[in-house]
Amino acid sequence: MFSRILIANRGEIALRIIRAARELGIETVCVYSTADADGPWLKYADEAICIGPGPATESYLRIDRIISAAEVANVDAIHPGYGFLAENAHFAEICRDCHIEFIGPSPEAMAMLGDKIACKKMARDTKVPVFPGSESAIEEIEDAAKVAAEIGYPVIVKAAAGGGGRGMRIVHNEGALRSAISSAQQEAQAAFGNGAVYIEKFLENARHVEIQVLGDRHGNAIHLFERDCTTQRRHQKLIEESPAPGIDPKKRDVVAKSASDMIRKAKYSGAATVEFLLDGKGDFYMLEVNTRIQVEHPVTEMVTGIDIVKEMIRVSAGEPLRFKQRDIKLNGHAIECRINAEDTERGFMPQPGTLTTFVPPGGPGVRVDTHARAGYRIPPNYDSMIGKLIVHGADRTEAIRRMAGALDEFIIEPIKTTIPLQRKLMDNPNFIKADFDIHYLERLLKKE
Ligand code: MV4
Repeated sequence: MFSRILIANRGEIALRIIRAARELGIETVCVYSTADADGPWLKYADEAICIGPGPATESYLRIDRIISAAEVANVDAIHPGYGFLAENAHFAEICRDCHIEFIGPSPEAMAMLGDKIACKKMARDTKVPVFPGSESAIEEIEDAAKVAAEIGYPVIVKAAAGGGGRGMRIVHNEGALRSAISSAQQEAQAAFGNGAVYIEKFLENARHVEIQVLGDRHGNAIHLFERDCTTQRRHQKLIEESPAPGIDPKKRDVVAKSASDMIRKAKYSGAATVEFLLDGKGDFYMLEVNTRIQVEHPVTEMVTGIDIVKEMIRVSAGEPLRFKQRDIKLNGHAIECRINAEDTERGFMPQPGTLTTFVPPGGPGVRVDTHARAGYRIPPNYDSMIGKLIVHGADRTEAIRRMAGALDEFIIEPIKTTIPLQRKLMDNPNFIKADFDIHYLERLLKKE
């Protein structure tokens, strides 16, 4: 096992990784920017090294500075958390060149799954359901028009290197196809240095369901069931839950098993998430694979009892997974609210500033993952998530009531947060019935 790891991240996930490492008897080294010099999580690390000024491009995204800190601190491994360098295959490769373990997949597996055309091919080969569409990058507009005519409009043009909604175009007829493809290619080339695009059938009114998977370096892979992340705005998730409400458990088991087959075939080690859209008939279609620990991993931990962060550290130290698929049992229902320092009545405007009051909720089945405290100053440089409130209940009804009570107990002053909106959603009939799709929150916000 490692004796010392570096955490190339900040905030709640840095603290989450410190806690996991501590339980494994591993020392932690945090790198931080000057904007985070009084970050509360740094006090819990064994060592903290400043790597530059506030802008992430000058600190948390600087591979050279992070590697220098890792060498100086003499760590065995680096945990990238989420965001920043977590899905940068070049960073994973540099870590390998420097004989520092990257706590995540190999650069090869990361690069392959990060290319959505290659990822879709791997999915087809392992019977993971995907949308019909082009099976390689579009070379000639005539070929794309032929595929689009076969699958029928509307189609969506996506960048192979894109993700999280960047560089997509919805096309309703052949007349609009040519310019959508060439503008998507140009945008993708400029944004990702890779102009490859593909098309697939566009699905409206879907739900977003994702499967958590774990792989090790001995050829084992398992899934930890699914999460529903349908409640989102502009690709920012606000509420996640596990299990996904109202899905056919037989269909879910088949898809989840195919997702673990896929990452096993990709020789993937670490934690990954296979994202799907779910249509009105309950059929799944894979979108992409995220090769990092995700913000919403706690809901899966609450319903499976597995510490995903500890497991990812263990497998990158070469240990085999400690569970077989048959050991993984779903227990109850978990919901997470991402608590963002944002004014939901003013376009979700970020609210940096100092917290005078910070009173988190408690009681049975309540978990708060946060680095925030009274007196903490939220810097303006990073995303506005200041914590996550996770509840576990015997069933979805109990979890919703528990979340409503916990949101009522949570006091954060003087800045505005997403809590009042999330509290309202716990009383919303559509949320309660899980009668929702990826656009329902934006529709709801428009009405008000
Ligand atoms: C789609 C889609 C409909 N049909 N693909 C958006 C983010 C990226 N991961 C893929 N996305 C979508 N791909 C097909 N074939 C609709 C979306 C989409 C979406 C997906 C998940 C969660 C929220 C979303 C919001 C708008 C569009």
